Amino acid sequence: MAEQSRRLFLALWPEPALAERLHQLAGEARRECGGRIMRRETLHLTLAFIGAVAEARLAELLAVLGQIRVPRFRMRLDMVGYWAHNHILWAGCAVPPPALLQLGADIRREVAAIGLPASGPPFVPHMTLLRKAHTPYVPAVFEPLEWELAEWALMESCLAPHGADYRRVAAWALD
Ligand code: 3AM
Repeated sequence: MAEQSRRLFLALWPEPALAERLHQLAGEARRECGGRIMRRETLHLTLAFIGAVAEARLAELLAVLGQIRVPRFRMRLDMVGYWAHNHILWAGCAVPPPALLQLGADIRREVAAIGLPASGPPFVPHMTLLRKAHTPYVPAVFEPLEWELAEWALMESCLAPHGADYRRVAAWALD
């Protein structure tokens, strides 16, 4: 019988008020750029995508991730970016805070050390707002959104006909 596995990634999840603001921004952008809007409850910032992890390796993964120590930090979502190669429109920071980059790097180092390396391109912190957007988006008015981070989470992605559903597997407090 095939071994059970789960599709896992690490992420920062905004609280409902911030998710609502981002969702409004995504709605405004979609009127100009088209594409598919992310559902409000699925908006997140991916720290690292691991992919399929055998159930039997979950405890080891939790143990190495639990050793990571990064101070609490805040970030200011102050820009809307667009990647023409994959048509993703995203919100992010012109200058990402060093603690955020450190968290991404620490996670990547720890998961690689146990043979579960992150896949995908190098870490560029972003929150996907639209997929399949046709053009970049320049908001007429854009008040930066402040985000205070207190924890980060291990999430499971469950593919569904309407897009992925995400379930929280574990979370760790920032120091
Ligand atoms: O955070 P974003 O929206 O850029 O596209 C998926 C999403 O990215 C990405 O992981 C995030 C959480 O699902 N993703 C999905 N499959 C992937 C893969 N095989 C992947 N990233 C890298 N490699």
